[in-house]
Amino acid sequence: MKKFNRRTFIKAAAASGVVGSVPMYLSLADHKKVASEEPLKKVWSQCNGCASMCSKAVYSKNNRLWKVEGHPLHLKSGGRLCARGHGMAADVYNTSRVTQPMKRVGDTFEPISWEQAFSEIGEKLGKIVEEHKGDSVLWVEHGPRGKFYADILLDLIGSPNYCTHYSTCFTSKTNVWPKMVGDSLAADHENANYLLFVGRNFGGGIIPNGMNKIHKAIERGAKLVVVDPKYNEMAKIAHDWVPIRPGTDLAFYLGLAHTLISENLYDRNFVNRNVLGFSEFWEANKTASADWASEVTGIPADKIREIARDMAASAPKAILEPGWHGLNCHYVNSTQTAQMNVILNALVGNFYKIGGLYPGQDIPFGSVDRKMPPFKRKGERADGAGVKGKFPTVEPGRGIAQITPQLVEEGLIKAVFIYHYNPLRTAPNPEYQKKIKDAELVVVIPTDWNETAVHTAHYILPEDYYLERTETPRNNSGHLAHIYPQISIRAKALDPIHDTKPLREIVAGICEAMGYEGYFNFTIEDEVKAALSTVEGLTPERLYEEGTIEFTTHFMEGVPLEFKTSTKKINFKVPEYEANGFSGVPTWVPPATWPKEENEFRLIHGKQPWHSHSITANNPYLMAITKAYNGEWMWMNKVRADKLGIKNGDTVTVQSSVSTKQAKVKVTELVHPDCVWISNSYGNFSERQKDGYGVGVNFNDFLELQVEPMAGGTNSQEIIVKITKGVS
Ligand SMILES: Nc1nc2c(c(=O)[nH]1)N[C@H]1C(S)=C(S)[C@@H](COP(=O)(O)OP(=O)(O)OC[C@H]3O[C@@H](n4cnc5c(=O)[nH]c(N)nc54)[C@H](O)[C@@H]3O)O[C@H]1N2
Ligand SMILES: Nc1nc2c(c(=O)[nH]1)N[C@H]1C(S)=C(S)[C@@H](COP(=O)(O)OP(=O)(O)OC[C@H]3O[C@@H](n4cnc5c(=O)[nH]c(N)nc54)[C@H](O)[C@@H]3O)O[C@H]1N2
Ligand code: SF4
Ligand SMILES: [Mo]
Repeated sequence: MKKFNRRTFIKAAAASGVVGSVPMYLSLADHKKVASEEPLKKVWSQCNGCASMCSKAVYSKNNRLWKVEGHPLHLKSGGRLCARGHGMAADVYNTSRVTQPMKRVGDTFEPISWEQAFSEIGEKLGKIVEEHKGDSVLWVEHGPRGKFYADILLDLIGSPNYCTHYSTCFTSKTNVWPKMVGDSLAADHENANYLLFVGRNFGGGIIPNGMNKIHKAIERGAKLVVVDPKYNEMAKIAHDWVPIRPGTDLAFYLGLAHTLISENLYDRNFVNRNVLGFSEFWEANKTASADWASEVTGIPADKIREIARDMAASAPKAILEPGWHGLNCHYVNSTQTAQMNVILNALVGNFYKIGGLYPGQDIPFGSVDRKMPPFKRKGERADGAGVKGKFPTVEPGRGIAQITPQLVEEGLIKAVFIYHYNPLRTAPNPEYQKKIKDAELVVVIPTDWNETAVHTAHYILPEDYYLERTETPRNNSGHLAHIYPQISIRAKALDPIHDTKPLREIVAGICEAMGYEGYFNFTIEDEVKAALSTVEGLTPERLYEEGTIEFTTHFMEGVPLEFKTSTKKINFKVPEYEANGFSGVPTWVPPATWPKEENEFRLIHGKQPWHSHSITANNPYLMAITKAYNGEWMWMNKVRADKLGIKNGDTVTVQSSVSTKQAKVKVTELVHPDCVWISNSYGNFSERQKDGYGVGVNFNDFLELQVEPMAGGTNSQEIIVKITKGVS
């Protein structure tokens, strides 16, 4: 295994962007006492507010949280934590935390001891495995943070059913890149000269240091173009905001490719040397000109040609940002759209280039020495991911989380473990998701009383809050290209204040109650030590002290001789798709739904800078921002609103095939007339979360359960709503 050397050590004292977080339950007298008498303790943790996992200094006094600060070296934060990073820290004291194990009794819960929880769950699970085999058990989580422990349980009982949230997030992108390029590449925004952002918003779906890098590029003279039906936060700093008819990005991309190819502006050398399927792609899309794309997208043909020509002129330092949630699970054409993202970047020849795209630089970690589960044959995946005749091209490592209630209904799944994941709020059609409760055993492992715990759990096993636990080190790569590998650690900053446990102990308790002894004979410290055994000269103590460490690079510009795909080339035509009855090359596929009537709109959504998914909706500080800015209002184009007699601040009734709800409207010119836009963090319905309860609506309330067949996505914007003024 490769050995790596430490590169830099920056003292935390250099950190900036500090906002204090004050524990919520301290009286002023207590607060003063703590402040004056206790020494300040500092521990490096990692934020849990989103996937960026920014490295975070946590200061405490007398085991009370005092303040948090960003780590100046961390790739994603660059020293600054966002509003969520500060607000979320204080949730350690939130009254909506589950404070000890709970067992369902009718519609409510009663507290039980950990011993009772483990022994009852172990016994029930043992019976289920005996009667229905291990493959009737499903573990679903945000992922993949719990995978290491979950795999031990699943291996022991013989289940292949490990599932992540990806099908609700960006599964088209993760499906396409390994098959087309054999790698997942990130954009080097800071060094690019042309930045095209389509359905991706660094100012809303935040990576704090991402905006920083874009600003640097713009100051250097780079051009930024934002294509989005909504005037998003990034559009404010862009040279051009190009509103597009939602769901038609695939046509826009085909029009760009047509211009690059028909005007001979693409990187012929790169394509000839590295690409398979170029001529099939061109044959299939010869008529998809900029004029044609203009008809479909509503973007003037000259603008489409201008963007293609500008990209070519800046190549290879021209980037179509590879994207994240924005376009990668929204429509029935999301996978073709993701394919086109690869093709456009390849056509401008920016792969493995500074100022273009290149892979994350990761440090390989070691693994703890442990007793391995004996080999047990596993059945077929219940969700059909990777299974012939079902969803053969969907990645089995990620699965199709949204169909969990269907698998329970069909009797394929008898026991469900839900870790760090809230499908009742973040997956389609919550009323249908509630059927998860009908399984023989449902164990929810959250930190708080989220909708999934309240409405489906038979047992709730609360995990320690993230500030209360140590975890193994992680690489910081992904989404932002950076040639120097970085690792960070989350160390325990506070002693647990409730009767909660780390996930390792929870899974160990269940396994041991089933009679599986000795599979968890290691501590978290053993795991940290083992992880770092591949990193020369780096001790756990050093990592705990520094929080984040950067290494020397092994990155060299230049295209690999062989790509890690099935053909060893970049595949414009994907053999895996073709072999399973799909088109190998992307061609135009319209969205499955269109608004037609005067009062019909496509319901689209996006991130808001101060909220994450469902996780922050009960945070009093972040909800105060919502209140101040009417953050939960639904954006509607003024021309459409005028026709329907709707004014700013009016309440409207929103109806889809799934539900009917009320929302308040923001009337604006800054959103495309075909759609209405909402932020995605509202509509919480857990009565035990008083700050989030009943504020606004959520796109999942209106979304039918669907599975995009190539990558398994939820088609989360194939929603047409009818909107009428007032309450009806
Ligand atoms: N409504 C809605 N749906 C969405 C989205 C959205 O923004 N809003 N976004 C989509 C996208 S992009 C994504 S990535 C997914 C995300 O989907 P989820 O992973 O379900 O979303 P979160 O709200 O981040 O977290 C889910 C739950 O994890 C629990 N939790 C928080 N911290 C911890 C912890 O430390 N330990 C444990 N055990 N549990 C914890 C909380 O109870 C929280 O309710 O949702 C997708 N669907
Ligand atoms: N504040 C905040 N930041 C986050 C998160 C969070 O929950 N909150 N979550 C993290 C996670 S898990 C993710 S996946 C990322 C997501 O990061 P992004 O993918 O950037 O987030 P979104 O806001 O979902 O989508 C981006 C843009 O797509 C636009 N859009 C919607 N429909 C269409 C369309 O049909 N065509 C085009 N061209 N654009 C469209 C939306 O208006 C939005 O401005 O954010 C990460 N960072
Ligand atoms: S971007 Fe914000 S919420 Fe996400 S990890 Fe960083 S500080 Fe936390
Ligand atoms: Mo996501």
